[in-house]
Amino acid sequence: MNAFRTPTRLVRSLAAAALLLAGCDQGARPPSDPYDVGKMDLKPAPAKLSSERHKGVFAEGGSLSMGAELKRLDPSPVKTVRVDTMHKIIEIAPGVKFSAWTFGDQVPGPTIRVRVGDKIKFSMTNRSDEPVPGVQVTAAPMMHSMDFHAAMASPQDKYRSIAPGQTIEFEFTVNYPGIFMYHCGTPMILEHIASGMYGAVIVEPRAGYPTKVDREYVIVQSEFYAKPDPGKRKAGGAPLYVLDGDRLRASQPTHTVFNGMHNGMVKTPLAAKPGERVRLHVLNVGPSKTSSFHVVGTIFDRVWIEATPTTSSAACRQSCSVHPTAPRSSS
Ligand SMILES: [Cu+2]
Repeated sequence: MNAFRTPTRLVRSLAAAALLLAGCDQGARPPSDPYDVGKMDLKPAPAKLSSERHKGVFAEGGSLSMGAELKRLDPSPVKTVRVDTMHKIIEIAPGVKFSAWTFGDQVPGPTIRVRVGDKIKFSMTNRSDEPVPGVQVTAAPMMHSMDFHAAMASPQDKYRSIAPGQTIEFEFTVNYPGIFMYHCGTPMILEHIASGMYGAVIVEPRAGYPTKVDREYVIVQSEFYAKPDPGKRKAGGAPLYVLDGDRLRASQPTHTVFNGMHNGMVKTPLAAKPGERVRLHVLNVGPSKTSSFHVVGTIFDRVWIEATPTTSSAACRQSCSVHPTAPRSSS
């Protein structure tokens, strides 16, 4: 599973699609409906803002996976998650050192794995003003925020922008299964996403998945729009690349990547032995291009729209076929 082709077909996971799927089932579910809105937590407590700064590592929590290999579900019903924002230089392709804005000091940010009904207790410090050891060139400190597509919460409260040195804390219960993007929602949002501020939340169905697997991986597709720094600055002796705003607005990426690195999976394949069952959790965060994810040389035995088996219900079939805008997950 180490060869992927350029995306051409629509495979997007956005809140609009999730809302569409959530809405089209109204009135059609049986009384035992696990997604009964009457039993959902729709009024999480207000967010707290402080000037207490996190120190040390940039991401912490038993539900976090930092790379493609996905950890098993943490059984605790409350997931404490800390993800701080930081500016750093990342390598998006061999020799291309890009000035990035990050969640958890990496691009993509850490993957959060939870189950329907779990509570996420989230906190984040904007640490974009901290110097990076050994690096002289990073972007200037700026406002950042966190927008979870997996949440049902007031954006004005939870997703507000915080200044360098500030910490925001909030909690919410995950009500629907699927794979959801998270991203910085500070204007210009497109610029913050294209600079690296995104990641995935995987929400398992309340009853788990219907199949058992030997391995699980998360794959986040995204785009970079890079140009050599007009000021000719260097990063570690190599030319520094910065965001190309013209290409970004024209939707002309210079690099379309999986898990943050051009051809990264050719260099570091996702391992599996013959006969093993592998579940891939696939999310396209764009910000602008579509995806036609597949594995060369084989066929998935199961593909779940919106990354959950429940979205294949008869009530949603028409909408799902008209709006095939989901990420795909195989089990
Ligand atoms: Cu941001």
